[in-house]
Amino acid sequence: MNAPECIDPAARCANALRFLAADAVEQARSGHPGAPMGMAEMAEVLWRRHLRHNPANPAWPDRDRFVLSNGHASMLLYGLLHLSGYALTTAQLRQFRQLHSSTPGHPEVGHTPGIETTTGPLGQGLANAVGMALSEKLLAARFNRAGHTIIDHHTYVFLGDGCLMEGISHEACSLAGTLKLGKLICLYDDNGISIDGEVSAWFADDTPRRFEAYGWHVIPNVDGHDARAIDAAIRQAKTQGERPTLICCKTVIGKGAPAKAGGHDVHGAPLGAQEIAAMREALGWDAEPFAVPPDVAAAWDARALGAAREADWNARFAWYSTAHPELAAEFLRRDQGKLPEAFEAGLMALLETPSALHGKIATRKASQLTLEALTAALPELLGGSADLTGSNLTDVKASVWVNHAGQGNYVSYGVREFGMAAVMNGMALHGGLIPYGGTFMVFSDYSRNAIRMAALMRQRVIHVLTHDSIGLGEDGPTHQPVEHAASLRLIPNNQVWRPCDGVETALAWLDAVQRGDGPSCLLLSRQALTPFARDAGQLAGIRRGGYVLQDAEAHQAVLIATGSEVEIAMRAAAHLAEDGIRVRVVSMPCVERFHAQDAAYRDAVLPAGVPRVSVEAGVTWPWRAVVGERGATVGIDTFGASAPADALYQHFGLTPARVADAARSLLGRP
Ligand SMILES: Cc1ncc(C[n+]2csc(CCOP(=O)(O)OP(=O)(O)O)c2C)c(N)n1
Repeated sequence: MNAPECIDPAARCANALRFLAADAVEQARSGHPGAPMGMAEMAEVLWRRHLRHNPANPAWPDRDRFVLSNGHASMLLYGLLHLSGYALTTAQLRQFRQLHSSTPGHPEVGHTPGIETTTGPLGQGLANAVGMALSEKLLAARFNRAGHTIIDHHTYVFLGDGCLMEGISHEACSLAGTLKLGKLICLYDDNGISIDGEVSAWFADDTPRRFEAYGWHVIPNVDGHDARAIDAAIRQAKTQGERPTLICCKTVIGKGAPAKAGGHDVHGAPLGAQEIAAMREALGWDAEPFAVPPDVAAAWDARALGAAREADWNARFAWYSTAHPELAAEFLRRDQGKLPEAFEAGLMALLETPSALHGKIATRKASQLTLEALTAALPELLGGSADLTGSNLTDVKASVWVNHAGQGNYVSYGVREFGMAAVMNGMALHGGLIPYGGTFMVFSDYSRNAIRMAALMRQRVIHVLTHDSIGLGEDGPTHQPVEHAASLRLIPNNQVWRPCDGVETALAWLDAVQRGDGPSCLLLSRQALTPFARDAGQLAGIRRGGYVLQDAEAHQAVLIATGSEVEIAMRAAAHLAEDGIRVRVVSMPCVERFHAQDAAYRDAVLPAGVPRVSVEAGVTWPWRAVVGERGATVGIDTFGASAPADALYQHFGLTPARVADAARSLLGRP
């Protein structure tokens, strides 16, 4: 056995991480000890010697960001936070993976102090980090002034083979190289192992050359257990002005476990009491599980240095505030996610002023008109599109393409929908920007898991999803969303808006920008839609998700529609009126918002006992919950087809006549 006093203090700091991980996984009887143990030296060097952070204030704006993209190694991060002095106690470590603990199976932002993003779906943390590094660059260009550098931090990432195998790593890292995000520093845990075994049989890429081809600075062949080599690599990376860096660290998974290190069994299963005892013996570690020897605790404690660093920044920010008071106030407002006071009034004025917004236009066009006003009022809006700007209409007159120097307010993400969505999550998490990005609605499937992550992380990210139905016409079924509205509505805490005209579109945007606790998807038409007049009560009703657009006294049925189908419902109501059948028309631009209203409001809009017909150019079964067992649904339960939009609406029976027939048969008057 090695006597503790003979072991290098830095090695003991790394071993503390190893034992916290091994003991916590053992206690929980579940978790992943291998990666934390293999990355212990990488973590020790980065967190003790480079990372600029303050455990007392995890929200300090100019802190370095750290992303654990291989989130299954969560115990490494919990160990780091605990040892550095964040509010994460030993008792919480003992509760690893238990209900209501601060130490869930994978790291969750907003749940545990010091976690920057929720990771677990491999590859996305890396893409989030690209968004954070991009935000840093944009905010530095916007706010720094000569002699006043208030934004200047790095974004560090740990990632494994899994992250690099995932396709999103290509999307995000290719973009990072092109945008020259020189302050992004990634450390690759190259242990050659994933769950099924040795990766060489399914992942034989030349990773260094792959990243060189992206325009990254690559430091290959670093011994990931040699603290001096890791330190030298990070130092070198920090000198890079323009190229992001990948440091390839050769490591042994489960390093320290005498019998199990290097094998895939150690990836995701407890080591077992015998192996842990043997590891204590081999590494000269005599502390009890979860106990940290005083010398090690002192060596890890980052509180004094962190407080001093933040105090230094605070002093510099105070000086900046004196020299540039307006900029400083704007920075603080944006960092806190607050909107300018007069902002809502400006948008409401747009609604009250006659303009093209009130004419017969596509809702994607209405979105662009709204964005013109929003962009003028909200400098934090950061637009973009996955190479469909001219179709999504996501750009405005004031849009400036983001350049290598970090200037601009619009990112052309290229054809990278998933990457765009995850990069936007990273930007929202960083703070200071409100990202929105466009693509065709049908490709929201590509982005889907990142939209889900934004919902889980409660991040304000806005997805502009245009060409929202068969109404896009000739591009055919590959491009026509059918199940997508329903599928996006299934994501908890995601708000899906499908507005029917310019006014609903503008209010959907207002809502998306004002909601600070989750993503919004705006489903917008390619084709022009008929506008409707509304009173103040109806305007308020839009924001409640559903409202009576047109009423009829003693109505016998209710037609409920969204988006482009609202005008079909209105025309159906006119047909029925000719036959003496009185129906109410409800526009429901946000189904989940309507469901969140109190029962009195919902009953007032959809009175009990009155038959209901839903109309939406998409799958019908979710509408069963709205229309009830005896109601009728009009929609599309197959894929679309390639033809002009009008022909498709006829072909699929999305017509006023068909909707009127559905109502008649409900009322027994076919
Ligand atoms: C998108 C995604 N797919 C699958 C998984 C399940 N999973 C978790 S870890 C892992 C293997 C990762 O291998 P590696 O990055 O080498 O981690 P290590 O074995 O080194 O811990 C897989 C497939 C996941 N978390 N995310």
